[in-house]
Amino acid sequence: MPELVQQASAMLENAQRILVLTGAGVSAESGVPTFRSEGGLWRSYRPQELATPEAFQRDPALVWEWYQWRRGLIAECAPNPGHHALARLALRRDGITLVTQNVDGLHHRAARDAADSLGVMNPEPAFPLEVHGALHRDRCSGCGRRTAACTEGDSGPPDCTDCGAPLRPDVVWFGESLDPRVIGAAQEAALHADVCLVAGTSALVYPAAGLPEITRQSDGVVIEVNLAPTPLTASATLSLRGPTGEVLPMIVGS
Ligand code: BV8
Ligand code: ZN
Repeated sequence: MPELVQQASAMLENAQRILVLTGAGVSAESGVPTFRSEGGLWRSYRPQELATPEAFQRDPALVWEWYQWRRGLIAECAPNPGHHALARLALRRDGITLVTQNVDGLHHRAARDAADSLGVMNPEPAFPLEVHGALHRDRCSGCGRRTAACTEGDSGPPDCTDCGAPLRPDVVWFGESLDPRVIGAAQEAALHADVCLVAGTSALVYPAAGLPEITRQSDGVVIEVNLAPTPLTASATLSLRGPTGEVLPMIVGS
């Protein structure tokens, strides 16, 4: 492991452009449940009943209640050393694109903390492309208007004040298209990256899971950090086994 850490650090150090792709594992040490690993949400809930447009049409109150519950959980969580290390990396160096599948907003919070502690005015370079949206926003299911997440509405989704349609969380559900500008920017960054650093994702959900392959096919290297093997492991240049809260600070600096 120390040798792999050294190799990964050197690859990152020598890279001009780095794409970092994160998943639920990066927030696990903050107390946010993952989806598919032990204790993950999809071990107790069926995604078809909660995270699809059909589920919301069928039972908007149930879907809304589940997302309000998750918002409550996340409100109790704070960024961990993995988020902090990535945020500081993005503010210290040019050429870093952070892409997250997470909807918990913890990378944003870490970016603000890092900007404060480094005395940097603008935390934006450490804000991730959130390819699956963000829980801290709602979106109208009718007119698409985005608003800050509603903290009320325990009995079901509130109605849009513009068009009267129910609000929904501003996340991407299964079977829905990702925002083409956001996933397009991520794919462009993957194409030009010398290194794709993939942390805490099962790499099962597409198109996000295809980003490392884009880097690999354009002669970049893929470094994976995960507790367990994934479909990416076999083709990764380096695969580091361990918690992201410990491994990321070791390879990118803390
Ligand atoms: C699309 C909503 C075009 C937000 C999520 C067959 C049937 C149906 C669909 C498909 C199909 N084949 C392909 C598809 C497309 C589908 C897809 O990929 N399905 C797969 C699952 C088969 N994709 C889509 O539908 C996407 N849209 O393609 O549009 C289209 C249009 C119309 C029709 C078809 C296609 C939209 C995908 C968006 C899904 N939204 N959630 C929410 O409520 O949160 S998915 C969910 O998975 C989360 O958003 C999450 O971001 C994402 C990825 O999960 P991970 O982050 O990887 O988390 P996971 O728990 O899986 O893994 C955690 C990992 O961390 C593990 O490996 C574990 O070992 C590791 N770990 C844990 N702790 C640690 C750690 N590692 C290190 N340290 C630790 N401490
Ligand atoms: Zn509306």
